[in-house]
Parts: sequence; structure tokens; C-alpha cells
Amino acid sequence: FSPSKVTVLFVLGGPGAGKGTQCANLVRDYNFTHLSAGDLLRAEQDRPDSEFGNLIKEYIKDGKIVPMEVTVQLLENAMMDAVKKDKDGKGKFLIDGFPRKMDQALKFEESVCPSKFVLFFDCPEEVMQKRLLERGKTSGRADDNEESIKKRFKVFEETSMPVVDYFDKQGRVVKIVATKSPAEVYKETRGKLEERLG
Ligand code: UP5
Ligand code: MG
Repeated sequence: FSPSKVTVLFVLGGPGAGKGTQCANLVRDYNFTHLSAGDLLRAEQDRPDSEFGNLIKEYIKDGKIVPMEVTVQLLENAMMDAVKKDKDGKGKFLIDGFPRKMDQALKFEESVCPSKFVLFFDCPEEVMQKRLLERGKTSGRADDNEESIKKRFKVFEETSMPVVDYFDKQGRVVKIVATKSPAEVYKETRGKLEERLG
């Protein structure tokens, strides 16, 4: 696909900040294609003849970041599929939970497509932890337990926040307070998105 015809927004925020929840709202009201890197990795992990199944499983349980080649390829494939379905070869993408490490950010913007800006959902750990433990009662996610959550927070702070700071220094971060109710967070998201998209 041609990067000049495609719009990419990165959606970042800590584990449980509400990225997936708000992306679902945006898909409903604007015609974005939502690609969650975590969802793509979990689907790849479950694909019977995947060569990366075990690796992904171990990384996710420990909250570690899967080697970027795997994730970038999954994202690029999903983007190509979506663009193919559009008669004008266009696509509007929310790339959720990616990039969460500097090497991924540089690689993706260089070899796939630069992002227009980043939606960053800002939420304190206590709030995120409460949400994730609650979701863990029913989610079946291998990383929604106290031990994995602790590791996810550490990786977010040490490895992913520098990515947010990198984009912020370039004036490419739209920051949203993610502590309020989902409806209130969405209201702020819509307002800031429309302001920024013009
Ligand atoms: N909830 C949401 N908003 C709320 C609100 N405003 N008020 C009250 N409750 C709210 O929400 C989480 C929970 O909170 C839900 O129960 C929701 O109802 C409630 P959700 O919208 O799912 O939050 P989200 O930010 O999407 O949380 P998620 O758990 O998906 O975040 P992570 O970033 O941890 O997970 P992800 O799937 O992106 O990644 C998982 C793992 O995959 C990573 O740890 C890593 O190991 C691996 N990975 C990579 O290796 N590379 C990548 O590039 C990406 C992922
Ligand atoms: Mg998510």
C-alpha cells in the first residue's frame, strides 16, 4: 500500500488505561480500522501452525515485548488486508498498544508508515491495576494476574514511556486523562481528535 494514502494513529497508554475500550468507540463513530498489536499477537499465538506460538506465550505472560520483527509483520499484513478491501487503496488505522519500544517506533515509521500523531491515555497505576484485576476474573488473559501486571507496569514505565516522550518532543502526542468514566474519557477523546484532525 502507499503510505501517502493511509492514515495511521498510534494509541498508547499503560496496561488497562482503556486503549481497546476507546478504540471500539472510535471505530463505531469514525471509519477507523482497529489493529491491536496485543490482539494480533494473541491470535498468532493460537494459530496452530505458527512458528512463534510458544515465544509469544512466554513473552506475554512476563509482560515482555515480543521481538519487533514478529509484531511489525503482523501489523503490516493486517494493514495490507484492510487496504486491499478499499477500492481507493485508502485506510484509516488505529494502531493500539504499539509501538511500545523505541526500536519498533523507528522501524515502523521508516519501513511501514509514519503516524499522524499519538493518542496517549494517561492513567495512574493504581487505577489500571484495579481495572485489570477486575477484568482478570473473567478475561482468561494469561497476563491479567497480580504478578504479570507488576511486570507489565515495569516494562511500560521503563521501555514504553520513552516512546511517548519521544513523540511528545516532536509535538505529536495528544494526551487524554483516562481516569474518568469510559463515556467521559470518550468525550475528551472525540474533542481532541477532531481538533487535531481539523
Ligand atoms: N475500563 C476501560 N476504560 C475504563 C474506564 N474509563 N473506567 C473504568 N473501567 C474502564 O480496558 C481494561 C479494563 O478496564 C476493561 O475491563 C475495561 O472494561 C475497563 P481496556 O480498554 O482493555 O484497556 P487497554 O489499555 O486496552 O488494556 P490492555 O490490557 O489491552 O493493555 P496492554 O497494553 O497491557 O495489552 P496489549 O494487549 O496491548 O499487550 C499485551 C502484551 O502483548 C504486552 O504486555 C506484551 O507482552 C505484548 N505486546 C508486544 O510484545 N508487543 C506489542 O507491540 C504489543 C503487545
Ligand atoms: Mg487492549
